[in-house]
Amino acid sequence: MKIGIVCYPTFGGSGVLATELGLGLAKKGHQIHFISYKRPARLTSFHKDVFLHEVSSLEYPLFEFPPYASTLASKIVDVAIHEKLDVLHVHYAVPHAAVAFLAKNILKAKGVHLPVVTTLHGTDITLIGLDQSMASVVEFSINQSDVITTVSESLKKQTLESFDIKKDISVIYNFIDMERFKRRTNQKLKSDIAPLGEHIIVHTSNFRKVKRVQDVVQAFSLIVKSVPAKLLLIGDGPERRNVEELCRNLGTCGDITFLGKQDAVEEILSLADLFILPSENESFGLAALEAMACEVPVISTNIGGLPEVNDDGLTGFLCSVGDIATMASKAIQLLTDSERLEKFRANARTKAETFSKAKTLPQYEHLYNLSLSEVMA
Ligand code: GMT
Repeated sequence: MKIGIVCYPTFGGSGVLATELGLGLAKKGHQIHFISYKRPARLTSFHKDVFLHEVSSLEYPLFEFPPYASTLASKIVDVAIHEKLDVLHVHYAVPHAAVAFLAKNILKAKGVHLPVVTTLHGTDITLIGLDQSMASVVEFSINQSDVITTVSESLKKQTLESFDIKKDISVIYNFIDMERFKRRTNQKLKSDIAPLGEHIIVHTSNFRKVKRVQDVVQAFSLIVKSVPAKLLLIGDGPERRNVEELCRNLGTCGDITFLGKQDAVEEILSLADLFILPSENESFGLAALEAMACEVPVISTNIGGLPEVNDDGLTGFLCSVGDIATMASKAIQLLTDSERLEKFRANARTKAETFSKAKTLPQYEHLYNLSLSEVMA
């Protein structure tokens, strides 16, 4: 099948998921055409059946905002015609579902059918899409998609509660490459980071407000009072400066390392004893799944799709949003009980296996086929 994939190129979960999906499908013999405004962060290896079509930014003194939706729609039309796409899969509804609707109708006028699959990822529904400035466009364009998917049951529920959706929504969970994300011991690196055998705690995110990275630092400052530990923060984003300032104020800078954006996340996760994800909103929590696949138990909040990923008392612990004291005490409990920690690590890997790439790709292929047959009908 020739599949067009529209995604954001950033380190955000939707772009990561879309890229891994495309690469996985290419390995299965499909031809993948990524359409994005930059090379997606995870698109680092060459594959003969993977192509990237960059959407250019059109600048003109009249425009306060570059017309991204129009240039993207034109690019989709161009790629669909010249590469003879069978199906278009757009990730993140804003504005991709609306742009797909526009492109589909331009193509229709030219006698070309292009079924559209829309995957809703999270903030496109729970935050941005809900904003009154765009809710009606989001609702309309989701309904115009031939197939709609969400990345968790929780996001499906929230979508149905927030919008009047007239079509079925299929839940296809985020997935993970269990071969890539597996624990690889690197004793040298571990002792470089934790020379006195301190525990290593990791957090990964795009440092947006919704991730509450400050809570990681606050919880860490309580943890180090009882347990020698180091904190590695992976990622970058708008809140980083504030988080750095908090470390300085708490006097914990010596034990915290800001690693910035990283490609080989699995190498760092392989060093970790614990992962903390204190988000106030999380439709799934792909970062938690990546940690779990590397045998790292997770302390997360109990919101959104996180309880579908992190089993409380088995693979980690679920805490209320902002409950830093409980996050810290659960972390201390686990880090000071090596037998329990070992069990949680094994459980985390076992749970991650239920979200394997091998199980998930056929679910998308099935929906692509379904969208094709609906168009044919
Ligand atoms: O985490 C983010 O803010 C990025 C966002 C995105 O769409 O790029 O991530 C969302 O999609 C991920 C992949 O499906 C999910 O694992 C994340 O839970 C979800 N983030 C939120 O709901 C906040």
